[in-house]
Amino acid sequence: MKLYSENSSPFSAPVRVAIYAKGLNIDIEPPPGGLLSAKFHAINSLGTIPCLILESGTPLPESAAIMEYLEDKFPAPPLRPAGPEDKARVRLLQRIGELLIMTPLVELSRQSDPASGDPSAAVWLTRLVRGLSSLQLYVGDEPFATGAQLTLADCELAPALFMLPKIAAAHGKPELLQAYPQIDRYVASSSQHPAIRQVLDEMAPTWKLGKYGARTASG
Ligand SMILES: N[C@@H](CCC(=O)N[C@@H](CS)C(=O)NCC(=O)O)C(=O)O
Repeated sequence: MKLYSENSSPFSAPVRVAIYAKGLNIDIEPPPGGLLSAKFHAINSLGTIPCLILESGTPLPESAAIMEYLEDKFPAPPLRPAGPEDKARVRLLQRIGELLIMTPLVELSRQSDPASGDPSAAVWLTRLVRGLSSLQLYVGDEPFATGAQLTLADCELAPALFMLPKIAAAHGKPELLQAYPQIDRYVASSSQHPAIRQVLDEMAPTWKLGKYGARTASG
């Protein structure tokens, strides 16, 4: 099995956290020919990373689908709790992480000149604030988003929140995370997990991020 991924790819980061947390023997490589190449599009018609190549050779794109597959295929150690309500909570926080935090951040980071007043920035910032306001109500005092154990929710949330301070600062909101003390505390506690730490260390150079997403001297 092989995962096409890049260290700079925000949507690939959650999948790599899950792979490292489960200790899976999956080769991780950049997309052949490069992300936008015809060669890679011939393998994955969506043209996106992450893309898992199954043992059968079938490509499986979309980070959420890949994480569900890995959880079903390699259930130990579990990254999904047992009961239906706990499972639903994890899935909800995954959705908030992907749709209301990661996606707005990626869209905001794509704006080459945040000072240009592009109206779509306001839309993405509003969505981001909605995601953070909701997440703040769910994260408690435990190390991970839904309790004492790492779950798929943390795989999704931790890389996004790592990127947040720098992207928010570029859009005039340097203290955005501090407005959500529970989330700020969660960022610090969840990043102690070795699998999360490994992925944040992989992301840091390309995003020019320091510890917990602080700006580096060159960032
Ligand atoms: N919803 C997708 C988003 C994947 C995505 O947009 N990945 C970026 C890299 S982080 C990409 O492949 N961009 C290239 C493109 O959209 O052509 C997922 O969760 O896997």
